[in-house]
Amino acid sequence: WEAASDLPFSRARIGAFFQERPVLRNPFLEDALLRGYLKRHLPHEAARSDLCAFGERVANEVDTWGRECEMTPPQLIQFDPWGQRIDHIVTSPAWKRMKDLSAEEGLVAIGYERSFGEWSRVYQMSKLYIFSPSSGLYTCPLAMTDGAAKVIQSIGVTSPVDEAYSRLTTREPEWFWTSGQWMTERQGGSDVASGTETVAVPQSDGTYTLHGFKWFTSATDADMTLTLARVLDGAGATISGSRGLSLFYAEVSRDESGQLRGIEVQRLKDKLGTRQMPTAELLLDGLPAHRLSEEGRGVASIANMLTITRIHNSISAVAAMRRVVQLSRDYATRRSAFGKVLKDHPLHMQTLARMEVETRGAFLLVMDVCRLLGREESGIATQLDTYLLRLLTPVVKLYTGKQAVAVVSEGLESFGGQGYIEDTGLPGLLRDAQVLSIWEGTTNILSLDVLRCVARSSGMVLHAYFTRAKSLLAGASSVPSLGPAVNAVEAALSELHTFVQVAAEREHGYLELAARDLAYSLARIYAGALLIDHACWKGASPSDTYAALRWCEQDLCPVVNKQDRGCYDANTPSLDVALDHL
Ligand code: UCC
Ligand code: FAD
Repeated sequence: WEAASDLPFSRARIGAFFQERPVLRNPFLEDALLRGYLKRHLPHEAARSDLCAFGERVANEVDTWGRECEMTPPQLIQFDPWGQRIDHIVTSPAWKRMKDLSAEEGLVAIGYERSFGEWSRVYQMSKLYIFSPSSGLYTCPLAMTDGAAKVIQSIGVTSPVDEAYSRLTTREPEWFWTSGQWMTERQGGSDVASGTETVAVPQSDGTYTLHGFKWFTSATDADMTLTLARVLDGAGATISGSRGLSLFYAEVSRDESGQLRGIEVQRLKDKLGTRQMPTAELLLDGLPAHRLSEEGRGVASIANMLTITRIHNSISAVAAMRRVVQLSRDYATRRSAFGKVLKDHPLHMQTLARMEVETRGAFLLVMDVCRLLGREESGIATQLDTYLLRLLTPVVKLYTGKQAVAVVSEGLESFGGQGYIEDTGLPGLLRDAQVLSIWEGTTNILSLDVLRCVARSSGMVLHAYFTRAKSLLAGASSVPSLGPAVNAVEAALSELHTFVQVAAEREHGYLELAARDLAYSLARIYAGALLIDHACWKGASPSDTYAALRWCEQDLCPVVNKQDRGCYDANTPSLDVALDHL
């Protein structure tokens, strides 16, 4: 050796090898399915070039802000140095930049401008899909903002919410407002009807003051909120249950002394993920508010918000999956093991391919719901579309929420130990995915929602489902290579059809036990049909066919297989309870 510096490990005793990091490229250009889907359904150059430019901005600029939001989580300053309450939620500069960016890019506005008619929601959600994993969770306030705008639009854009509507849907950063959605109280987030204790005290001018405690309020730096409360009657009584709940609009404002009007921020939640965003417990202590719904119609009136936020949730879920697949694929070209790069290890690439197939199925599911929403909002939805939108919204939210955790977790493993290291930014993807199945309705609550909407429509939503799923298979007869996938979906549809006919005669307890598996079956079969339909499109690629075939190899109809094994029989609840007994 000529010099000490030539010796291996001489420089810093850490070796000369440094692994290249995975690189985030333009998420629009990198996404073959997104581009194919839009080419097929929204072939407007203006939309394409906007998404492409935004993708460039996300990769080169916004992603860094997202990391900043994670590194600089919000803080609560409750008191000033002199002991006065101030309740300031201090957010990072990057979080504030996300707000301006969201307005400028029209991330809510696009849904209301409707420049692309019935495809405007698909366009808006495509943009959010590109944005979401780099947004530092700013997609959370945007979801609620979009949901609030939708509620106001459905109730009527009149005083006192006309200005709010204009602010929620503007592209002007200085005018832009975000909204909260305060539904959850200590006693229950799922069972809102029993859990809501907040009361609304009527004022002489027709307004109300709200008094109660909201246990989870996300993105609490919002400018306004929609919330639920029970109107106090002249005798000081309220009506219990769902029929006692009304919907209220409240602005989050400060008085002349700088104190929040009618709100005390009790504390910020210490969370597993979503740390970029403040989630607070709030004491409502005389919050001025306006009633937006008829008395007792609170849940039904906020349901429009739930539809929108659940669709946003599903977009974030599939976006997280897509992001981890993109990074994993990139890393597989940079990392070597056993003498070759990971992409040359077939087993590794099989793992990534399975993640890709999951992501594709999820993507088409969510986009189909966005398509239906767009049709409804453009006034061209058929009765079948309306039924489908109602049925598929909870199905897609619950299914993609679970998929996101599984796919992102698998994705982290594809980076080996680095996937577990905080400052790679990768663990945050998993922590943030975990919430997607909890908020906006847990998996079980949404499964029960599916049962309820089937029952309330006297089965018409299922009729719409079967009709549409079958129509998606119509073009496949001319594509023989799709045969096994088509056979699998047809067989699953037929099994499911028999199941729902028989199950309709069974007692409620039976259906309740089957609810989650039923929802999964609805999701898997429908995604299979969508993948087949997409693969039949004349612009489709061989990968589209391959993805459809792979998707349809799984158990498409778990509810029937579990039924056959007696999983919903009358004795199972007691056996489930007894499982941990000695
Ligand atoms: O978690 C939250 C915010 C998190 C941050 C935002 C993230 C967004 C994504 C961001 C991605 C990064 S806010 C809290 C969310 N909370 C929930 O989702 C509550 C979960 N629980 C349920 O969904 C329950 O099923 C309830 C609360 C809706 C059940 O209440 P009720 O009163 O027992 O329900 P009913 O009796 O079934 O429904 C009352 C009325 C009925 O209308 P009418 O009276 O006309 O028959 C229902 O048809 O409400 C109607 N309704 C619906 N309509 C109930 N659910 C729906 C629905 N999903 N769609 C349409
Ligand atoms: P519970 O209702 O107590 O549920 C506990 C478990 O029981 C769940 O697994 C559930 O599926 C199951 N379960 C309940 N009932 C049934 C049943 N009938 N059959 C079968 N299983 C059942 N809420 C807001 O209103 N606004 C917000 O901004 C907001 N932000 C949030 C942010 C974060 C980070 C988190 C984690 C939550 C947030 N939430 C918010 C609250 C969230 O919506 C609720 O936590 C959620 O709806 C569940 O309610 P819960 O916590 O009361 O759980």
